[in-house]
Amino acid sequence: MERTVVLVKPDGVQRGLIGEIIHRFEVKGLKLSSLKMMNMTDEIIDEWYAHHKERPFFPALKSFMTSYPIVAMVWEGVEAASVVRKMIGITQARAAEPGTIRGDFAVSTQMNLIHASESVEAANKELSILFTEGELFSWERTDMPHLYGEDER
Ligand code: FUP
Repeated sequence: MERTVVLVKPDGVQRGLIGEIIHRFEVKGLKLSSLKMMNMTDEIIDEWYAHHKERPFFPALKSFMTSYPIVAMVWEGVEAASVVRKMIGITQARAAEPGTIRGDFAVSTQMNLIHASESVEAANKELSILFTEGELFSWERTDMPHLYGEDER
């Protein structure tokens, strides 16, 4: 099983969308391994978005991401990173497909509600930045036999 990191960004927390976002991943069949509310810091954002550091939008992105608390989660499932990326929709929320989280609830590129790891490698990096081993829970969803065929697990 793969693990992927999801953040409900400050706009999602402020707009009361934490529950809606969790609900979508839960009913999809993913398993929640960790969940916490926290404040992002300048240092975390520098590391998190290191690949965007030279981009013109970076100062505004950093200021936005540190403005209010976020909710950080870890979701687990077969190919969880790509499943979750599909469910959140493209970065430019106005153009995101209806049915995706950004497509259904957001109209902005900066305030696009949610972050999800871009790949398994990115998820591993993000896991190590935000979570300790003790914060990651290992448990069985009892509906597992009804979520995947035996050869898929
Ligand atoms: P995503 O992986 O979809 O979150 O998108 P990116 O990694 O490309 O961008 C990270 C965040 O930077 C976006 F969620 C919002 C912000 N951003 C802007 O504000 N303007 C841009 O033109 C591109 C990204």
